[in-house]
Amino acid sequence: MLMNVFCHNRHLLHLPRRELEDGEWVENPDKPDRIELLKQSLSELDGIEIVHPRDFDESTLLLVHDSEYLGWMRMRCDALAPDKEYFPEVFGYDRMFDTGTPLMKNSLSAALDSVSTALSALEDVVNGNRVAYALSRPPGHHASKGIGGGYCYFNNAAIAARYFQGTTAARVSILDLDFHHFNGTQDIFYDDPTVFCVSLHGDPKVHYPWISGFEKETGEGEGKGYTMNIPLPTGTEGKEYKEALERALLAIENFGPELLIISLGTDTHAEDPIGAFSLVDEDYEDVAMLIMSLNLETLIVHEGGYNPQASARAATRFVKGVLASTG
Ligand code: Q9C
Ligand code: ZN
Repeated sequence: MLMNVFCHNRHLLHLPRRELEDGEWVENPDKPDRIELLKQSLSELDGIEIVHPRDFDESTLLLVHDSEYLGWMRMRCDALAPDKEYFPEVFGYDRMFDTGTPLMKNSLSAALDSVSTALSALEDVVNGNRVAYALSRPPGHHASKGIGGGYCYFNNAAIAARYFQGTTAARVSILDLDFHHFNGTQDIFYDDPTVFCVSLHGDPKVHYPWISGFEKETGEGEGKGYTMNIPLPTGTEGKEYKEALERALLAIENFGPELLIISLGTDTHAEDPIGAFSLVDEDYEDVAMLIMSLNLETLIVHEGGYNPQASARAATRFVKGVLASTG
């Protein structure tokens, strides 16, 4: 079959330079190559078409985010000289929860482009293609309604879920495979029984974002039971990972969503400099085939993955698994 991969050229303009980690300035790992190498590698596959996203209106951000957050971003971005980086530092006043997510003059428009990438891919699925892949950058899953962080400004996957529901009032499931817990996505849907959210991630006792991702977090109010967290130990390999994935997939199957959104982070790869799992290239093909066996309409939204070469290999194997299962 054919699958469309959506990628924006303007992501090249999103150039965070550094982040503050443990009091030291280090190079910011959210580099354009993360997506460029991946796009290059995917474009060489038979059956893959690279498609330029269309632009969506800024108002789509309000499906998830509050207008104060948007206003704060605009105020901060507009005030910056073209090459300046602003590091939000006052928790509760500024609206970032860490020091890895700088603002630059074009951050708001770059993050909106990333949302448009996810929404264009969603549209492709709604229009009848079973699977589409959004190479969104900057990533989204750490961003909540009124706060960003972890290189994320707007929650691409969450906005796609709400956009889909806006037109069809449907049940959606979000399966997050990034190494890090999806604290933003979880927070957005925590009391919502219409969006079943599941994540496999590094144990938050040891790994970023530390504040969430424990098994006991299962939702609240009407959303009780509609969040599922599967923290896994440092060094987790393919076999254990796929066993955990099968548990997640069983739960998704029971929920019976009309759309599945995969937040695909490739920072689970053994060669990733940030994540601490030990998946190898071929595991991603197996993972994709397991997911595809659910037979759901599926939107894939890219999240993390910080070794561009390893990430490109992982995502390419994932897509091979998708193509193999859809015949
Ligand atoms: N010493 C995503 O993968 N830095 N964000 C952690 C731990 C932040 C990752 C530093 C990692 C954020 C989308
Ligand atoms: Zn991550």
